[in-house]
This record gives sequence, C-alpha cells and structure tokens, in this order.
Amino acid sequence: MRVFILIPTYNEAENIERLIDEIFHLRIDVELQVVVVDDASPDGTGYLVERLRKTRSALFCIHRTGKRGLGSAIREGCAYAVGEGADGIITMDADFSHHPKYIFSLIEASRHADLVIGSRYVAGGSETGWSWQRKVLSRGANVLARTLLGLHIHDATAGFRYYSRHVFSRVPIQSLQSDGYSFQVEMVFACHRAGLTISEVPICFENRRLGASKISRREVWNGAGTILRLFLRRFK
Ligand SMILES: Nc1nc2c(ncn2[C@@H]2O[C@H](COP(=O)(O)OP(=O)(O)OP(=O)(O)O)[C@@H](O)[C@H]2O)c(=O)[nH]1
Ligand SMILES: [Mg+2]
Repeated sequence: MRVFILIPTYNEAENIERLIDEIFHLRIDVELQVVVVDDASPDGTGYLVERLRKTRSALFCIHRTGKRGLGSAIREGCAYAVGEGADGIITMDADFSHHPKYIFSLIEASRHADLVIGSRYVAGGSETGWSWQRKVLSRGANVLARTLLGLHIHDATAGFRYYSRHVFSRVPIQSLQSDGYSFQVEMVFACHRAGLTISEVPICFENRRLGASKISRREVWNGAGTILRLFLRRFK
C-alpha cells in the first residue's frame, strides 16, 4: 500500500526539515511518499526540501510560483498523488500542530472509511495553546457546518486527514471552488454529498511553536461565505 503524505507549505523553514525527518522515522508497514507543495516561500522552504531530496528518494516537492492558497495547494498535490498511483493521501500542516504519530491511527481507521479526519472535538481529542478568539472561531465554524450543512462530524475544519484513492473518483476535486482554508469544509461537504463514509479519530492539536500563522481575516470571511454558498446548494 502506498500512502502519500501531502504537506502544503508557505514559510515553514523552521519546521519542514524536522517534520520530514520524523515522518520517515515512523516504523510503519506501508510505503510512505512525502509530497510538499510549496508556494515559493520567501524563507526558502522549497529550497530546503530540494536539499533533503538529495538523500530521500521518497520525497517530492511541487514548486508553485506564488502564494495561491491552502485549498489550491491541496488540490494540486492530490492530483499529483493520484497520478502517481497513491492508494491513500494524508494531508497535514507543516507546523507540528498535526503530529506525525497520528498517521498510524488515520491509516488504521481508513480500513472502515473513505475519509478519516484527525479530530480535536471527539472524545480523546483536544487542542492546546490557542487564544479564546481562535477557539471561538474554530468551534463556531464547526457549529455552522453541522447545523447549516447537515454534517454529522465534529471537526469539519480540520486539515489532518486521510483520503482513500476512491474519494477522487467520486468527488471532482478540481471543480471545488475554495482556494483557501475553507476548502476543508467544502471537501467534507462534497464527500458527504457523494455518499462516502467519513469517520473521525481523536488527535491532540498543539498550536504551532515556530513560524507564523497564515490565517487572515479575509480567510475567515471567505470561510463564512463558503458555508453560506454550500448551504444554498444543499437545497438545489
Ligand atoms: N502551499 C501553500 N501552503 C499554505 C498556504 N497557506 C498556508 N499554508 C500551509 O498550510 C498549513 C496550515 O497553515 P497554518 O498557518 O498553520 O494555519 P493553521 O494551522 O490553520 O493556523 P495556526 O494554528 O495559526 O498555525 C501550513 O503548513 C502552512 O504553511 C498557501 O497559500 N500555500
Ligand atoms: Mg497551523
């Protein structure tokens, strides 16, 4: 079984080398391929990955020309991984908020689900280090996703996920409209509408220690707009 680990990056030079190292040190019984999708990070993240590639054959970097958004990076990375014959794709952040140790439970749970979400909001999951504003934002987005979009999961905004290859034959990922963070909710919604099985496994999400967050006010408004757009589509 070949699982591709997709890591979108923008200015993650302080994290990316250690993260890749930890992933390749996991003692796991599947073939892991790591794909970084870097948007020409000014801090040289893409350059660092190219340097690591000299000694790591299971590492690849897609270099894009500028910052084009998290959702668009995931779309491009997934298309690449499917083209390379991935049986499954794990998406994760580069900043250690998504700890590589949970890759085991995501893969294990994928035996019974098409999409597995590493969730902060199920029993055993948690989040540490966030300001109260950030907590309200995350919880609020999930309440909206459950009530307006009819999603039965607890963490629709989470980015730590396993997608089975099968998902990409059922969901036309290139036609999803969100380029930014709200892609995560749109993708869960699309999987739900396609009748795919979605499950959650608990993770402890730790706020990043190094590097800066890329979430902007604009992303928050885009997120709200996306939920409204998807809500209207529910009744079409
Ligand atoms: N390729 C690419 N990656 C991005 C872009 N925006 C964010 N990322 C990456 O997406 C991941 C999530 O971004 P973060 O800034 O950590 O967002 P977050 O985890 O929701 O927010 P924090 O908790 O504040 O860190 C990180 O690996 C970022 O480097 C982008 O426009 N392009
Ligand atoms: Mg983060």
